[in-house]
Amino acid sequence: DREPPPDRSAIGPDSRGLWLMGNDVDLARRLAGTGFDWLALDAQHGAIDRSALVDLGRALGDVGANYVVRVPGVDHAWIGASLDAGAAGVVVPSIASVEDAREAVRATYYPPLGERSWGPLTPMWDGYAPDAERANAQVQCAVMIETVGALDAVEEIAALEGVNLLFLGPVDLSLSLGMSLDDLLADTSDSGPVGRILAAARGHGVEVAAFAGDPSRVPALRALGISRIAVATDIALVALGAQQVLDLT
Ligand code: 3PY
Ligand code: MG
Repeated sequence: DREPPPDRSAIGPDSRGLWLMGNDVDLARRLAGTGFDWLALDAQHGAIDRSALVDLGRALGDVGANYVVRVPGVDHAWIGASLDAGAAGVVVPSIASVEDAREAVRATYYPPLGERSWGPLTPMWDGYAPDAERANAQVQCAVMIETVGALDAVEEIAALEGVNLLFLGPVDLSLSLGMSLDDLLADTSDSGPVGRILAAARGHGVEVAAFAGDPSRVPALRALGISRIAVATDIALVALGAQQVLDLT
C-alpha cells in the first residue's frame, strides 16, 4: 500500500501563488518548479477545459505540485472533476449569495457534509487518493467574494461549515461596487469592503486570500493584512520577463 502524502493546505499562510491562464502541460510543470507555493489553474477565464484539467492534474501530480482550480462557477461537475484530477482545493467564483456558497460546499465535500460523487483519478495514475473522510478533512473550499451580494452575506458565508477560505476577487468586486480597483485596495478601514471580509473571516476562523494578478498590487494587499496572494499570472510573468530581456539587451 502506498503511504499517504502529508496533509496539504494548498493556499497556506504567507504564500505566493501563480495563476495559470494557459493550458500548456510542460510550461505548467516547469513553472511548478520555480518556487511559487501554489498554482491556480483558471478554468473560468483561462484556456483550461476538462481535457486540459486532466492532463495538467496528471503532470502536476507527478511533480508533487500544490495546486487549486478556479472553476468556471458554482458548478458541481467542474468542482468534482477538479478534485478528482488531484487539486488540493477549489476556488469558486461569482458567489452572489449564501445559497451559492452552500452549493459550493455541497459540491466540494463527500457526504455527509456534501454531495461530491466518488471517482478520484489519481489511483489510475498510480498515485494516492485519500478516502472520503480524509479528503473532506484536507480539501480547501475557497469561495470568492467578488460581488455585492457576497459582500453583503459575507458573515453568513464565513460561518458555513466547509468554507475554509474567503478569496477576494478585487477586480470584479470593484466593478460590482462601482468603484476603482485602486480605491478598493486603498481602503484599509474596518468598515471598508476588504475590512468587512477580514472581520467576517476572523470571527469564524476562516482564512483570506486574494488575487493580485499583477505583482504591483501585492503591497496594497499585504497592507490590508492579506498574506495568501496570487502574486502573478503566467501572462504577467511572460510580460515582465520580456521587458527585462529587452531592457538588458
Ligand atoms: C477578480 O479579481 O475578480 C478575480 O476573479 C481574479 O481572477
Ligand atoms: Mg473575478
